[in-house]
Amino acid sequence: MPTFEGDFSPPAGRFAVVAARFNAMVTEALLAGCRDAFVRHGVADDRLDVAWVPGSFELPIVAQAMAESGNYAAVICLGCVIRGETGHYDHVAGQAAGGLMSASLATGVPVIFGVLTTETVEQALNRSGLKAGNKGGEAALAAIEMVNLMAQIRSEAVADAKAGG
Ligand code: INI
Repeated sequence: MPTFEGDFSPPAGRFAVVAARFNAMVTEALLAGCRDAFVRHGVADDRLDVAWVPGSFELPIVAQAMAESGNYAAVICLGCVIRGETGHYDHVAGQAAGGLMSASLATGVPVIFGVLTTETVEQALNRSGLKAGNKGGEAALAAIEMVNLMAQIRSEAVADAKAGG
């Protein structure tokens, strides 16, 4: 039974990171965690391009533009939406998630959802480098796994087609 699974070996190519400035103290920590995880998995800093957007609501349009450029193996999106701070939490968080999924499906490029959606500032801080890890680092690992998985699936499909299968 053929089984496909992405590993964490260093993938080829460049990576785009789109980060939201809203709740910058948290998103800067997510970016630091993301860069650190990439470097420790063999993707040097000079293979990362970073774009800043005002808030998480703006992540999808820039993620899609970067994915469409053909320059990137994956696009990692970092943001932080805190329910306590906004009545439009559901709109911002929901539209960011839906928009990023659309961008990924429309382009065929993995777009990674590294957006914290929390009830409180404390939860956000805990997930950006304190007690509960760093979601930016997890997003980098998800990107590497997805790039390696998609490469496997695409090369397998080509092999099948050549074999007439
Ligand atoms: N953007 C965030 O990334 N996180 C938030 O918690 C947030 N709040 O609280 O409103 C937020 N709002 C800004 C939004 O993403 C857009 O930048 C803004 O509405 C302009 O389109």
